[in-house]
Amino acid sequence: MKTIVSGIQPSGRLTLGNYLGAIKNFVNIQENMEYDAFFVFIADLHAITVPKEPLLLRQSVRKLAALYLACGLNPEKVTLFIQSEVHEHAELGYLLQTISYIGELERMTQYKDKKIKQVDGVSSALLTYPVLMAGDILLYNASYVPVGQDQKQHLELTKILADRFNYRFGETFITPEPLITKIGAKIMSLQDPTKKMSKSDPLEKASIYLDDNEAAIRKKIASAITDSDGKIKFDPINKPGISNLLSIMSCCANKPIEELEKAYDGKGYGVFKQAVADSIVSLLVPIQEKYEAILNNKELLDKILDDGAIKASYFAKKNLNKVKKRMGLLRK
Ligand code: ATP
Ligand code: LTN
Repeated sequence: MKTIVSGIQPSGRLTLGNYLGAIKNFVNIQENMEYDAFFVFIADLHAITVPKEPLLLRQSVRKLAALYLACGLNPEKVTLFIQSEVHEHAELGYLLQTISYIGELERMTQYKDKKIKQVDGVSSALLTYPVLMAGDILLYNASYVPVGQDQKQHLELTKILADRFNYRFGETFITPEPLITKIGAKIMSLQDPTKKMSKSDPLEKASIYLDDNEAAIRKKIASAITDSDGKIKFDPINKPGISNLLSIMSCCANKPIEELEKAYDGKGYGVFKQAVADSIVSLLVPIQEKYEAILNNKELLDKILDDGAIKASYFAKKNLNKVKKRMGLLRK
């Protein structure tokens, strides 16, 4: 059985990085890969590892569901659901904590980055976040997990935990592999192209949000940090800003980077930036139109999420029971 699993946190407005690194890949897999089951969820239990206003969280969850659909995920091919509505996620997360070491969690880059940004204390859930994530994946015995580059380390830990569990309790889990796109797996901030574009970046003009209007997109691309040598060349070390814009345009327009380098050779940054903005606008406007319609269709959205939770629970329950038995927990 070949199963694919992934999720995104409803932790704010989604960025072009989330689309190009994750959602676009989900749609690609849905259309072009063979699989038996594909689960895509809204990782709300992950979002609350840092403080979240309940009302805003509830809205973000619905918005992310509508966005998944607007971007082209088809509920007949993909099971879409909300993580907290399948309680087995939290339960397996806890069971896996019993075989995780504090030291290996403290070494996770995302934990170290997020920890220093917390003003009201660091929740213990922020530390155990990767274990919950491992649970999300192992709960469905996934073979593949499509994610952006920044999640690679969490996938490595997932494999370690799967192997450790199998070693201690007998062959139970498949060791999952990440599916990371070649281009677009790490879209950088427009204001600091050495840092990844992130939805929790407080600097608004550092990110293109999927709900940005055309004027905002054009303005942000025009003010994106570049360099002064005037050459349109892919060289992430010496020209991170231009390289980032090339990656963005390559993904949005579905054209190879070399073709863009040739097409804009000698044209100057102004003309190139306009073309980058055009490619983003052409990609996002149709998504935004669909998104509004879906978000306003409350009944349809609820039905899709209800069906998704029922289907995911069926698989989750079966696998969780197997895990508990292996650990000596179930009486019958
Ligand atoms: P936060 O800032 O709240 O941590 P985030 O923007 O990093 O959020 P996540 O919810 O952690 O987004 O990630 C969702 C998916 O998007 C993951 O697969 C992640 O790897 C991918 N992703 C996030 N940022 C980028 C980026 N800049 N480029 C490519 N992929 C990205
Ligand atoms: N940690 C991921 C979101 C996430 C996830 C998962 C991705 C939670 N559980 C399971 C893939 C599989 C992130 O992108 N920040």
